[in-house]
Amino acid sequence: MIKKLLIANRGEIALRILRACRELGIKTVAVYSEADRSLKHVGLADEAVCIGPGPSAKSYLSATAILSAAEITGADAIHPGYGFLSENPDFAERVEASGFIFVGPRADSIRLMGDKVSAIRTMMAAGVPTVPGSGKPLDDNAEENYAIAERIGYPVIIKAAGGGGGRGMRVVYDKAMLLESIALTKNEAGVAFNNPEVYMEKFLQTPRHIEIQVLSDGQGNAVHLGERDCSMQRRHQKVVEEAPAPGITQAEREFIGNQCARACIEMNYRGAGTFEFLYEKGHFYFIEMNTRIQVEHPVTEMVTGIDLVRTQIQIAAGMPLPFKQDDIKLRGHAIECRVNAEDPTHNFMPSPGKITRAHVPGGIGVRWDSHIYSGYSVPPTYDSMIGKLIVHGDTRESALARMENALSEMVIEGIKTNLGLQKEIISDEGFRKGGVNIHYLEKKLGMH
Ligand code: MV4
Repeated sequence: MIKKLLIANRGEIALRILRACRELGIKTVAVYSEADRSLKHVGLADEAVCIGPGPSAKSYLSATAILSAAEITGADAIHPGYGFLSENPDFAERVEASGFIFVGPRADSIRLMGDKVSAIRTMMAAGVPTVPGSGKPLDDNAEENYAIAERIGYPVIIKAAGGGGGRGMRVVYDKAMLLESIALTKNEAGVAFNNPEVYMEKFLQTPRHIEIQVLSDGQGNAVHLGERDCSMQRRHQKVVEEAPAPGITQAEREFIGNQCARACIEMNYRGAGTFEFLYEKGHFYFIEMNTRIQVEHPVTEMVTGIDLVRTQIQIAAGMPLPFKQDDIKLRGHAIECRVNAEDPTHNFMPSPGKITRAHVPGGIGVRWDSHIYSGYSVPPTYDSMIGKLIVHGDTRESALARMENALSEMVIEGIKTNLGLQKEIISDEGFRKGGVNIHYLEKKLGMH
């Protein structure tokens, strides 16, 4: 069993992990940078260790600093949260080589999914539907590359094997641009990811972004927990997420969910994971797998009643999954609005500074996952997300009504936030109808 867990993260997810540990009777170690002494979870943790200066490279991205803190405090497990070192296979390897439990997948699973070509090949072999594509890295063979593009059909997209999350991609609309686009993407990928490999896919023009949550114990048991619709995004940053995805039938959910759970068993996956799909004209197409807990995990928790962070920790401690697929029932509808310290009237520039007043909503079906408090200063150093407002209702309509209400109760003063934009989205006619595609928000904001 795990007695003491080090939280290798900051902000709301550090607090989320701390709360899960408290419920499990696990002692907590917070690690924080010099810019983060006043974080809420630092005050609440059993122990806290400063691991370096503000810049992430010297603190939250320093494997050595984090492992030293674990050593000094006698922690037996490390939870990486999301971002930072959460999907770094070398870190996972070092954690285990140093004798600690890594709350996450085995390093080789992280590595396999981190290479997008090997991830896609793994999914094809497991029967998960993928985007029509090259299925392999592109060689420097002009005729072969023309032939692959002809077979797939234009437009195609060139993606870096080491990329993901929207980095290192280029769309090609006709043959004239193909070779140049491959060469440019390869060059950029070599610089950005230290890996020049690229691959080709059919470019889907108006897909939705729908992802499947899984839990797998690495002992032969895996379940899916339904899907989340994350299509409401701007510049690859999700803004609103919901579960279930509007219009997805129970048959579609079961089919794609079962394929994901089966893939987990086939690769002997351990931990929580997310299969990202594009969804267009009634078909799911796998694009990437995330091997971490995600920001938007609460919407899945609200519709399944399952604590994903708690289950991550139990799996890491060696427990078999405490439920079977038949035990997992979806109930009602959940929506999450990400609250960011940014100024939507000035191109979403970060708006750090002191929160002079904060009033947060409550009531039945309302959840506020955040580390902020009145008097807290949002540092300019990190991501601008300061909280997640999550609501649950019996129907999508009741969830929308609760979100509208909750947003209207929320007061955050002293800094700029995107709360006004969130209110606009929740009252937006297209969003209320359900099923918008990934371009909807940028179109609405007049970016094109
Ligand atoms: C695509 C695509 C269209 N066709 N792949 C962007 C993030 C990365 N995870 C994959 N991305 C995309 N891949 C094919 N074959 C469109 C996107 C895309 C996107 C995907 C999900 C959420 C938001 C997006 C915004 C722009 C482009």
